[in-house]
Formats: sequence, structure tokens, C-alpha cells
Amino acid sequence: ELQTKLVLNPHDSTNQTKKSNSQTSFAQAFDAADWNSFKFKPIRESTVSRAMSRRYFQDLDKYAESDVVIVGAGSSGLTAAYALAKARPDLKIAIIEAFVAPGGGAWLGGQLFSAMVIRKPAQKFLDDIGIEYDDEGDYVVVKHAALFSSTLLSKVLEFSNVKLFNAVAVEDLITRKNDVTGELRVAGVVTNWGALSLADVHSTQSCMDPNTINAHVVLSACGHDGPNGAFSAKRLESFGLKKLGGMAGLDMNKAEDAIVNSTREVIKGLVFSGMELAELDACNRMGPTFGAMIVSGVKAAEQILKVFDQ
Ligand code: AHZ
Repeated sequence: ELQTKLVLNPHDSTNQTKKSNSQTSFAQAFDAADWNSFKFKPIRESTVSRAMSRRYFQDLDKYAESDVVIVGAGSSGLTAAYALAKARPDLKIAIIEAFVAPGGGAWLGGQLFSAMVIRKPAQKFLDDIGIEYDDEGDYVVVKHAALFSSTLLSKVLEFSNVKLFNAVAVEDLITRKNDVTGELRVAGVVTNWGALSLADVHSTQSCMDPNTINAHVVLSACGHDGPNGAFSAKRLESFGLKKLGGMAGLDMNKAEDAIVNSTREVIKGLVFSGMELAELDACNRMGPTFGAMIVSGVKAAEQILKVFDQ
């Protein structure tokens, strides 16, 4: 039965009674029986400014000491954030994403096609976050990759122990060297506005000093190399700690298992997930299949918890 009126559900997310009498029309709810007299409540510009900036600065203050920093809000980083935040509401988790739009390379299934292919058993994660799919036997298909990314993102953002700082880039790692063993551990990240970092303002301005976030564990989920990727892998190479293998050619069968298998704490305090591992370990790329990003994210969350247990 088609509804003839636009109706607004009462402010109660548990109320699913779409056709109950408690509903008001949008026009009633907006107090706009006559749209010509529609009016918003008044506001002063500085109120808007303060409403945003106060919260942002409170968040900067709160997350300056984070339990976990996740670098990169692509499919593997967001999956790790979800798994971790769900398991441990006591942990403060900051996600740093260089671009304004989170989601990384998971807004389309591949090339310009909408559908997203996910090989089993990764569909169990879709069941957990409530995304429908077509079951094709050994793999499933979500009708639009954007449905996956937007659902995952919204679930992650709902957790009260997670803060996404988008349009903020990680420019360096905070490191501590053990005076006795010489071992390096990662103790946080160095950040700057994404627009500055991505435009390489550092080569034209004499001082664009960054900010910092201390963390017990950093997850690097920066994706494969490109204009903006494999950040921590490249930094470990410049520290002289790793020699990058470089991502190998496409082999779906090998690539997905390899990425999950190599998801680990690479140096003390620094866990890797997703395609950044391909640059580090010379794994194949898998192209437009996303099961490994999901399972690598879940495994990364587990590895992070192990670091807390050490
Ligand atoms: O903007 C990046 C993206 O959203 C972000 N990022 C990278 N460097 C950063 C930095 N500071 C802050 N220094 C940074 N953010 O990290 C995110 C990576 O997302 P992604 O989707 O590229 O990586 P993923 O490993 O989660 O998923 C990769 C999926 C695949 S597989 C594949 C292939 O085989 O060709 N291609 C892609 C995109």
C-alpha cells in the first residue's frame, strides 16, 4: 500500500510502526502547513561556530592520549575500528583520515561498477553489521559498495569511544628507542591538516608544524601506494627498519589469503592491515574483491588487543 503523505517517525529509533497513528506528516512536524510561512528557529553565527569548535577542541583534548590510533578510514581500517570498538568500549579509538571523505577505495566494486564482491567466509561480518547480499555460493554480492561503506561508517561513528578526525593526515610516527635493546616502538602519530599535507605545503612554507597524538597502539591501514598510501610502510623503510617488497601483480586467490595471513604487529606498537601490507610484504593485489579487507581488519583488531595483553 503506497503512502500518500510523507510521514515522519517519532524520535524513537525502536518505533517501527510505520503506519501507526502516532505519526505526523513532515509538514505537521515542521510546523509548515503552509510552506510559505516556514521558518527555522533563530541562531547567531557565533553560536554555530562555538557549537562546532568547542566539540572539536574537546575531542582534540580527549584523544591527544588515545589507546588506539587507526591511520586510514578505508575498508580495512573501518572494519578494525568496528571490531575493536564493539569488543572494547573502554578503549579510546581515534581514526585519522587524510581525505575529507572517509571510505578509501570501497565506494565502488571495481572500475565504475556498483556491486561489491565479497568472498566467503567474510560475509559473516556483513551479517553482523546487517548488510544484505546475494548469496552466489562461494562468494556474496552487495548491491552497491557504497551501501557497505556507508553502513560500516555509520556503525563506527555511533560508538561513543570512537572519534574520526577526517581531513587530517598522519605525517609521521612518534617513536621511542629502548636505550638498552635499541628496539624502536611506535608511541603515536604526528598529524597535520590533510589539505596541507596533501598539497605538500611543507615544501613552500618555512614552518607548518604539526600536532601529535600519543597512543598505546597504532594501526596503519593506509592502503597500497599511490598519491596517498602505504604511509607507514614507507616510513619504516626510511627508518632503515624494512625493505619494501612492493605490491605484486593481481592474483585474487593468492592475494586475499596472503593479506589476512600477514596482518600483524610489524614493529612494537604498530600493527598493519589491508593493502598496505602488500607494499610491505610483496603480496599480490586482489583488485575488486573485498573479503580480505574485512577479515584483515578483524584480525588487526585482535592483534591490537594482544598488544594490550603484552
Ligand atoms: O586516504 C587514505 C584512504 O582513505 C587513507 N590514508 C592514507 N595515508 C594516510 C595518511 N594519513 C591519513 N598518511 C591516510 N590517512 O587511508 C585510506 C586507505 O584506504 P584504502 O581503501 O586505500 O585501503 P584498504 O587497505 O582499507 O583497502 C584497499 C582496497 C583495495 S584492494 C586494491 C587492489 O588490489 O588493487 N585496491 C584497493 C583500493
